[in-house]
Amino acid sequence: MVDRPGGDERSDGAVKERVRGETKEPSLYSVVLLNDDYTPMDFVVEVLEALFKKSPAEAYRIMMQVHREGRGLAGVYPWEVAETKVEALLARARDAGHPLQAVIEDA
Ligand code: TYC
Repeated sequence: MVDRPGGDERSDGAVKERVRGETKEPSLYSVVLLNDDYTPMDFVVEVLEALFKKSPAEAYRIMMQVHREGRGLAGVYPWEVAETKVEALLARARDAGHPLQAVIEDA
C-alpha cells in the first residue's frame, strides 16, 4: 500500500472516514537571506551549499541576487526545518564574525 499524506486507507483494509478539513499538509515557510555590506561573498556561497544543499552554481546565483536586490530565497521548508536552518546559519555567521542574517516568512 502506498502511504500518501492525508491518505485514508489503512493497512488492514479498513477505511477511516476523514472529516473535510480535519487533516492538513504541513505549512511551508521561506528562508530568506538578507544582504549586508560585510559578509564575504564566498561565505554566503558556502552556507548555501552546506546548509541549503544548493549546487555551487545555484548558490552563487542566489548570493548575487541577495547582493544586488537585497534579499533572496534560500529554500522552502516546514516550520521546524526552516527554524533549524536559520539557527545553524546564524551560529555559523556569529562564529565566523560575520553579520549575515536570514528571516523566515510564510511561503
Ligand atoms: N554584500 C556582500 C558583499 O559585498 C555579500 C553578501 C551577499 C552578503 C549575500 C550577504 O546574504 C548576503 N561582501
